Amino acid sequence: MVTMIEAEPEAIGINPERTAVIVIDMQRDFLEPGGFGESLGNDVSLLGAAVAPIKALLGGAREKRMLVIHTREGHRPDLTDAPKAKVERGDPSTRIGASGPMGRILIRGEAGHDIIPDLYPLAGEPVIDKPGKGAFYATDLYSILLHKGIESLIVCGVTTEVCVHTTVREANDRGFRCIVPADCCASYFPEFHEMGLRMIKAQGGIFGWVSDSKKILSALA
Ligand code: TIU
Repeated sequence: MVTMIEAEPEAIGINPERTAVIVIDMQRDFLEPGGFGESLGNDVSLLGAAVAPIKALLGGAREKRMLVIHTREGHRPDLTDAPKAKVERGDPSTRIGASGPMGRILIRGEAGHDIIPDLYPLAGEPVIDKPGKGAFYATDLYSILLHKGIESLIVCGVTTEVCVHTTVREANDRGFRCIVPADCCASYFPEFHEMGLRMIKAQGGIFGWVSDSKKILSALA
């Protein structure tokens, strides 16, 4: 059954049974004061705007029994999966692996690496631990989507131009339709958020479609 979703550059039809919602990196390290995001000099409060819209969208998706997948960016405690080129940037006291107020920055198992309580995954929802910005790189996301028969993705999370964009580009090249609800994404740089969304929907939807949580929820209802 095809559900039409209002979007730009044009409406897009999805089959909810073959559509997954992917929530990218809604981690304490990115959203809460004292984490990795703030250590990079960012105003983390800008990301908070996406939390309520994502929560509402997840409510509708779970009601429809759609596949919901969460991702977390982070590394092994011994940093064996962290490229030197990624680690050796910026002030050594705030680098990946350094001690922060929520544990070691972007290290799996530390409090700051985990998903914010407001959007915590439900039992049975896959959580993808990814070492890169894109959710497909060095993870089993592609196998999960293939085995579940997924054709379309609704991609939410942070930040719009970094991990959301990289994931949408990776997914687009693998043949998935990507719908990005604008209010379910956020960036430390509002102008990058805006441009990131414009880049997705330009040229006839070169990477995908841009919609919002209310349009998707009303289509699913
Ligand atoms: N710094 C920044 O904008 N983003 C990241 O490092 N990771 C994600 O976007 N998740």
